[in-house]
Amino acid sequence: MQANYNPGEKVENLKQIDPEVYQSINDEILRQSDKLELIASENFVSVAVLEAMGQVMTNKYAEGYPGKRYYGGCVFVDVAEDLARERAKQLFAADHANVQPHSGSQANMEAYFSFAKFGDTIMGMNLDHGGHLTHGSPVNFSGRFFNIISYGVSRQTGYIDMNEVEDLAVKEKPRIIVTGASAYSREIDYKAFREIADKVGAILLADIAHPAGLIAAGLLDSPLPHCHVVTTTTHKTLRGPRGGMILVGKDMENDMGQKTPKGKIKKISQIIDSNVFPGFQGGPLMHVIAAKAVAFKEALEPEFKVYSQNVINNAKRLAQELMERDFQIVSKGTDMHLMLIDLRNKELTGKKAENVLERAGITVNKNMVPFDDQSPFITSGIRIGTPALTTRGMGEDQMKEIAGFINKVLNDPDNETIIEQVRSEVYDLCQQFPLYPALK
Ligand code: DSN
Repeated sequence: MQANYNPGEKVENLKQIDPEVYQSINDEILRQSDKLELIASENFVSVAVLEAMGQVMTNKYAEGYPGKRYYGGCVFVDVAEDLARERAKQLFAADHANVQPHSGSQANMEAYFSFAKFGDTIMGMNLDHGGHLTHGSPVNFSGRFFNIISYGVSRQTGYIDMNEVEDLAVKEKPRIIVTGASAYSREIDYKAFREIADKVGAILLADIAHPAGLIAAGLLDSPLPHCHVVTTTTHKTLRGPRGGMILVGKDMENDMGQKTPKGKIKKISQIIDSNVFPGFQGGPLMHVIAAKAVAFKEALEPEFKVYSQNVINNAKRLAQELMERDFQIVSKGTDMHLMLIDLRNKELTGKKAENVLERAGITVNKNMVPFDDQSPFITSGIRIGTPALTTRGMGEDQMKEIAGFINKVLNDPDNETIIEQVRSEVYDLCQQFPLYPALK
């Protein structure tokens, strides 16, 4: 490459400039298309979303917000960010949206520090019971910077124990109560959480990173009417680019303001915006924000509701088929896109199951299950979800077939002939549902 080159003067070809990276991307396209993607937090974005991510807005610094930037030349990135913000508000019926968080973890950090300071008490769901690292794990900023109180699920039912939530909240008086999870398959009663939050004077934050798309489609209850603040990622059920977002709950703007030293009232949206930038982030990723706008437009289409309903139907069917094959699903089913399989009756660890399924062409992740006796590196369970395969067009018949594959492999995990046979069947199934054919 020349020292002073003019990008775009001639069509530059990644294959020639960097064959190693080119090869890794190509291999990844093949991996995604030839294997069964059952990781609950993953999805396949549209080519329009990919296109919006791979463009020149990556070159632009735009610290600040539309119309109030710290750099010149922001007129066109302002258009993209305004579109993303307006569409997000429409999608979730929110009063305010901040689309700049680089990830769900950053969104949570920025939201927590909008309402709490170091050492304050935050109550969140135990990671082992389905919560997220940022809901208070001791190895995460949340557990290191705050005093964490954790709630979990009932041993008998696998559902969140609302009595425990209430008792803990009354006893510990948290500044923030976090609701939402990464490996919990049941609908959350946001209204009941709000009643508890009000009883103890806490801020209620819903982290909807996992079910965001299903909520946007109107298929699960929305936390927006009940929660002060809602955080999410944009790349799971919402099927957008990898990133985060913070929404302000309905009618919360006026209730929750904070007084500045000069006696002015700062609205909740202003507090959040200033914690995102300049509080925790510098330049926003404008190419990703443009892609978020595209994904939100897609999610506003009626087809997205059909897709989301299929995600849920597929997950329910897969859970049912697995239970019929003697797999123990935590809480005995699912209301959404994911489920957690407790493998203790199979005398198999999550680590081994993840490994052997991967060799058979089925991608899942090992996961702690409630009251697990294994470490997070081994675990007693796996988590599986249907958003990605539903995007490919797979339906309930395929879910039945996939339950059969999982059953065959996990009931005889050291049988190389079975692994090889299932890998070949998985490959054949994948070819019937082509993924990114134009990119290969
Ligand atoms: N790591 C994500 C998940 O897989 O659920 C959550 O951030």
